[in-house]
Amino acid sequence: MNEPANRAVSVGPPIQRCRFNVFPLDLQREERRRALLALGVSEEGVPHLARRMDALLLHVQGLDARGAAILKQDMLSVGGEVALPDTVSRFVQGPVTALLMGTRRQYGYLVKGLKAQPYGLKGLSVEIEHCLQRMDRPRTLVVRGKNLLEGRRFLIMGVVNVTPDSFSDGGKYLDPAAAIEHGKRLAAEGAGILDLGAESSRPGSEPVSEEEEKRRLIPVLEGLRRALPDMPLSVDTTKAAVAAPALDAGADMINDISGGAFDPDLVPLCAQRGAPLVLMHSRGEPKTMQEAPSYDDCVAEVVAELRTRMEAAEAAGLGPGQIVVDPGFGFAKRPEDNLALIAHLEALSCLGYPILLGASRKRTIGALTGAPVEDRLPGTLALHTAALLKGASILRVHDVREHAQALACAAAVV
Ligand code: HH2
Repeated sequence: MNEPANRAVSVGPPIQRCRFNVFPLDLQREERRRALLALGVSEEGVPHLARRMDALLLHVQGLDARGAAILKQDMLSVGGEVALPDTVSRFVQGPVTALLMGTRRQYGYLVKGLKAQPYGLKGLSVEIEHCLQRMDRPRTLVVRGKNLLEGRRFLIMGVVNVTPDSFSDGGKYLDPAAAIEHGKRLAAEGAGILDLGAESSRPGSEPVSEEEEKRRLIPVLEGLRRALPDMPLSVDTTKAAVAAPALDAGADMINDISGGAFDPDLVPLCAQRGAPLVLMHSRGEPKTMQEAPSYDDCVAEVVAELRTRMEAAEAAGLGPGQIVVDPGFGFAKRPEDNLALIAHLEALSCLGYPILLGASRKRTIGALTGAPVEDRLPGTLALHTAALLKGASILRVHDVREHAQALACAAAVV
């Protein structure tokens, strides 16, 4: 994909790629815990029983065919199961993808046994342990010493676009006073974070210079900081040269649609300033990203690529409370890819960080329903509700009031 000369694109520091791609495909733990409590099992008894009942599917890519056959034997011996392609029983060599089925307890026995096995299975045991540990880690996003997700099932991130060309509200809030009023309204309607963007990333958009981005952004940021001293403010930028003055002007966190790929200085800047960072998945540039997006297995590839970005952020010093992951709905993806990512959003839980999703008013809703951009609120609410039920903690939205009601009801169900 061609990169415009004025955007510094980097792949970041060299990263030790993991050999296996392990992620969960099914999360029913909460339902099981609730069923046990409803049955009258004591609070102390629930974790013990839930662990035994907690059937979990793990998707594992990168197995050697011989290793896959051993893995199946080991998993059967602890009472679990492994689904393998027929090629393994026909002794066809080559990389194998498997589906593992077992309870937490069975996975516990499996990883112990795998440590003594050949064909890379020792490494797989470490990957499975990491995946299970990260799934269980509490989700946190810490701003000024406070975990914004504490005691909450979801957080609404309200969008304030200070741009002439954003796909749904371009030009509406280019005047700083209008943008500040809009931000105040979103806060009053129930936003838990405001996300300020001064460069559109819609498909086909042209990049803007650092100077222009700062010229649009900083007055609005300063105005909102004064008007709403306690409101967490995020800045949607890919550039360290914009993020640094934004953090000086009162921004609390950075939202990077390139996941740290466009500017090698952005992740280290956030680490140095202790600013939380949203790592979003995308491929290529907004200008060209929708020309021919293509995946063999979108969910698996997005998990693996986000993991690479996450490992780079961790290597730079960011960690729990400071990283949020986002599959990048509408970024270098076809409608079917976007839908698969919501359907299997729980796969991202292996990364161990809160999941953000932003489907608000996007093209996939138009592709599904024929609705024009100004009439996509019902579709947005449906997709964000589905995302919440699949494990998203933060929803990035234009219409806060409607989401506050819809998501409160959806969250009450779970
Ligand atoms: N989507 C947009 C912009 N920033 N950031 C994250 N983390 N996730 C998203 O899905 C996301 C994002 C695009 O929406 P919008 O800001 O309304 O449009 P534009 O980029 O045209 O300003």
